Amino acid sequence: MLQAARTSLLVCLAFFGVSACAPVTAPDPIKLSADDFVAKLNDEIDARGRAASAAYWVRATYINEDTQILAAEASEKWLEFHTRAVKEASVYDGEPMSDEAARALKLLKLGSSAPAPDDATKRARLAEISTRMPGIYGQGKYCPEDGGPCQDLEALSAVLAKSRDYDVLLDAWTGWRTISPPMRDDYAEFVALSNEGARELGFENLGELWRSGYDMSPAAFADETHRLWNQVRPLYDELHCAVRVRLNDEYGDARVPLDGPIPAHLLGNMWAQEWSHLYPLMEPFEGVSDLDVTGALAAQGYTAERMTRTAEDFFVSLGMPALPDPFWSNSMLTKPRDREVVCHASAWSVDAPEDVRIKMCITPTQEDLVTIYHELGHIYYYLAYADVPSIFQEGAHDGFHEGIGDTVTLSMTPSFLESLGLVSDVSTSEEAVINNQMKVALDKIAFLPFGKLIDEWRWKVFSGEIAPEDYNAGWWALRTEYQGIAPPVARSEADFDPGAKYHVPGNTPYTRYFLAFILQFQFQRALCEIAGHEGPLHTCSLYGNKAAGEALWSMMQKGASQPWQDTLEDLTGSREMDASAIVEYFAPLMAWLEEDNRGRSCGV
Ligand code: X8Z
Ligand code: ZN
Repeated sequence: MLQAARTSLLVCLAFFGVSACAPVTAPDPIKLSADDFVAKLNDEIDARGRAASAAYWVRATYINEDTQILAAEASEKWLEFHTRAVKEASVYDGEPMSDEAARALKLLKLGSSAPAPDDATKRARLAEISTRMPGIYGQGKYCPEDGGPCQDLEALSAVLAKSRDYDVLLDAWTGWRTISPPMRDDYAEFVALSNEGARELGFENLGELWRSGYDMSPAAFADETHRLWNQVRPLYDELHCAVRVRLNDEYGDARVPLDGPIPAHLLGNMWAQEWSHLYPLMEPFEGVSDLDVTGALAAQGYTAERMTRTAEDFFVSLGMPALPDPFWSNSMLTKPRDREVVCHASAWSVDAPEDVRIKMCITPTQEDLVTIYHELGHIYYYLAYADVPSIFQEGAHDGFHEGIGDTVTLSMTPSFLESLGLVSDVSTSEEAVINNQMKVALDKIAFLPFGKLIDEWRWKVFSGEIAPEDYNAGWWALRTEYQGIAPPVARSEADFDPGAKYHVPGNTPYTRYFLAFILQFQFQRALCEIAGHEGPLHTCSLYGNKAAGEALWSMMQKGASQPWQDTLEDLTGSREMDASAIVEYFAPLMAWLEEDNRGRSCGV
């Protein structure tokens, strides 16, 4: 339907030295059909997205005052475009249009994780703050008061991973948290501005906007996350109980009381989010199978590129394409020595299907190898959906995007790792199974409450239930409630501990990871069935299985072009996210843990 309205406009003609001005009637910009509007929008997203990515990439890989200006400007432009596009799209409200156009316009509204108010000054301020905070995080260093050398997150994380000295751990843990108080005021202002932007789009606050991205009402989505958490909670409770006992053995009753929360700095990770560095302490059957992949990577001199090629090989074995050449020339795989960067791993679609990149500070550790698989999961998603309209170039929902590479890592069974030469003496004994499951659970199960609580905190911050003067107290209340951990020293509102976790200054919604940690087992169960795997779920490796690869690829090809429930159903036969697969996967360990914990009083 083409409509050309007419408006009056003054036209001046210069002709033979005589100039004359006369009012004329000229056609208004033509109102496009909704489908044509969406087509134009897709083109604009493509063109503008490429330019924005260029600025953000340079910012993240070269932090200084110049890139602060350039990236903030790019962000401002993008925010302006987004606000304008949503406004223009609103003329189609209530009009009949194709399902595809309706979905595209809905996604457009949800397309920014921090929309700006429609006010140039406020928009510029939001862009400036959103650019500055991850920069502060990326450059963050702990400089001890005794004049010792400053340490970055990588160095401090290595201490958390390796040391068993309570005070050394405490120093690294509190040290990293000195980087975030300077962000506190910025964050409060960020919340106010982005909430205002969300309200202008018709949402109650930014949290409601985030919860609206799941093809169900925001309230139903919050209920879904609680339902899933209740499904997996018994696994976490058993693991927490067993870990607390071992830490009590190691550090004593005064430091790790058996009836209280675990001090947050003893779990092998800066945020106590994944605990596999505690494996040597937790190994159920001593010396049964050697699962030290990190040792093997270092001993064999694995470089960042070789690790990345190892991960690529898995995806190729499933029948997916090799990574395009620009991936290798444009990615940042190691930490540059001469400039500040954001080391937190990320995957970028700058101009898919050619220009896709990852940005990481890879070291030869199992943790980084697993993260490379995770990032390549994003990259293969970008490649798979490169042909759908730009606005649908997203995961079915964001948890799908986070879950692809992780699904692949579930195939890194001891026998698969043995085939790579990264572990040896692999046994299939029951004891070896329990040992390996313990190692996997220390990451995959330990993570679940953490994955849930980060946005629980932000949802409350965005709604005003947690006010700026309670940011830190609200954070630790949730950390204790969900994870059963506590800060090792008193914290106050002079601290800003949420800011010491990348996704808060980076404003990356986090429920996606909680969902991914559950979905990946659901995906794995479906893919193993397609692959004709027989035997327990935890023994399934999909390496080389083209049928599974094809199923995964066609799921990814859909992008966000249909509700995620349809996409999930295509792969798994179910329209619901379901934690029964993770429960099934860990059944052997769960039985062992229940036995191990018998007679203990668990919980905090
Ligand atoms: O941030 C990430 C990825 C990039 S999307 C490295 N992850 C979460 C985190 O590090 O906190 C992956 C697991 C959880
Ligand atoms: Zn990710």
